[in-house]
Amino acid sequence: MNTIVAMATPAGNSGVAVIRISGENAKQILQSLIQENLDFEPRKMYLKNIYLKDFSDRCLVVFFRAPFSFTGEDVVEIQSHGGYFLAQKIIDEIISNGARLADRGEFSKRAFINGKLSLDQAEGIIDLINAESEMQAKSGSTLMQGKLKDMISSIQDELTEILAEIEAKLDYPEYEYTDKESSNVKDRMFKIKQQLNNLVAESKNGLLIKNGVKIAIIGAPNVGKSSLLNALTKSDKAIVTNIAGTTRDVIEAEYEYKGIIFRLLDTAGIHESDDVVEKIGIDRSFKAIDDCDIVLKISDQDNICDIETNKPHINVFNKSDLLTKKTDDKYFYISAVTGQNIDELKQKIFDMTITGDIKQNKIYLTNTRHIECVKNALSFIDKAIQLFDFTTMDIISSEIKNAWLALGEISGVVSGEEIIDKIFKKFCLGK
Ligand SMILES: Nc1nc2c(ncn2[C@@H]2O[C@H](COP(=O)(O)OP(=O)(O)OP(=O)(O)O)[C@@H](O)[C@H]2O)c(=O)[nH]1
Ligand SMILES: [Mg+2]
Repeated sequence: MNTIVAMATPAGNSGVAVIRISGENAKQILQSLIQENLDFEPRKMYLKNIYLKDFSDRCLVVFFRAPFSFTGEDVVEIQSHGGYFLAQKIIDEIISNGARLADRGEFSKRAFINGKLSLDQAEGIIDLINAESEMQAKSGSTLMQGKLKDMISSIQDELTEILAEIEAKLDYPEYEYTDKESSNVKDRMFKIKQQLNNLVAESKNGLLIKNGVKIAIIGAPNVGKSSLLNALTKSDKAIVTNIAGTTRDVIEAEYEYKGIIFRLLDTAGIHESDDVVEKIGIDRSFKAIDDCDIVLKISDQDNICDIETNKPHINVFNKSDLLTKKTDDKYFYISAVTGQNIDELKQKIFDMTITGDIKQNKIYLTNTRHIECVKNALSFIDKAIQLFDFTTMDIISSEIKNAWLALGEISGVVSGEEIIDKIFKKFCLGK
């Protein structure tokens, strides 16, 4: 495979920039940059001058010998001084020595092709790079470390054993299963079904960890929806005035609570309106309700929110600082201005959206591709269990094989070229 090069750090001025080269000419290219025929000791940093046409830079360079590198190929990393112009000059020099610019995610794709990473581990790296919250980083790191892959492989191993047992009997068509043997195989398949079912059921939490919890704040004009967005995010992102109809478009802002990202949608006050612009805003308020995981229905002493929704919701009563008594148990009383009960509201939203314990080291499916693979495997296992007493073992065996293959797509042992390309395109350059 040809030798590729890219910046591994973002373009711009910085103390240090990291440039990566991978492929069989990596070392030779480095030798020509430093104008020295040095036989680099792997994994050792060297301080060297890199010569460009009219000037040079003093850089730290390191060589990793295949297969002991991220990509599994010969890799060189150059730490030059930061700066877009300088790093670009070094890359140009590397290209003129025979390398080509890497595509997005090409280093990781090579790592996958060379067996250094499974697909789900690579996806974990993307999640870790893109993480905005503690839980997102943790779940990315769990994937990257191969914990999902290990768990899925142990389910595949169990399927292989069941298959081996069935196949052994297939060689002797006259062999009849005793009741005990058949219930044992069925039990084992049932346990796998339960395991996969749990994974799918808990993926709801996984997706909330990955995508964040979407909250729509709705109510009549002037009840304090934008003030609440500002109070929850400790910001002044939304404009607040005492003029009804201040917010016209959906305003988005987010906060982190207990490691989870909560994404707020502050909306235009819902009421009868003839104003063309306001009507569009109100349509968007209803769309925000459709898009969200939970709705905050905001009321105040002048306007009770009675908008119907089948989404989980909290009846929030704002401006409680203006009330003398709070009587109705139906409402969660807050004050966006004094901050009263704002932290308690965060806890209530958390309790209503994140079900069960979010355990720190638990493996959740956070990726819709993985969830689809597990669902597919589940449907094959289900079929095998249902048909077990009514059909021939070769049919059961083929359902189990299909389940095995569906699970194999998670780690990429059996993934098609198209899926692989799609995954690595999500990477940044130089990764
Ligand atoms: N006393 C008191 N006033 C509040 C509270 N929350 C908001 N207000 C006031 O209520 C008025 C309206 O607040 P906004 O946050 O703009 O209300 P809104 O629901 O976003 O209004 P629209 O965007 O017009 O739909 C402002 O004058 C706020 O200062 C509160 O908890 N207590
Ligand atoms: Mg507003």
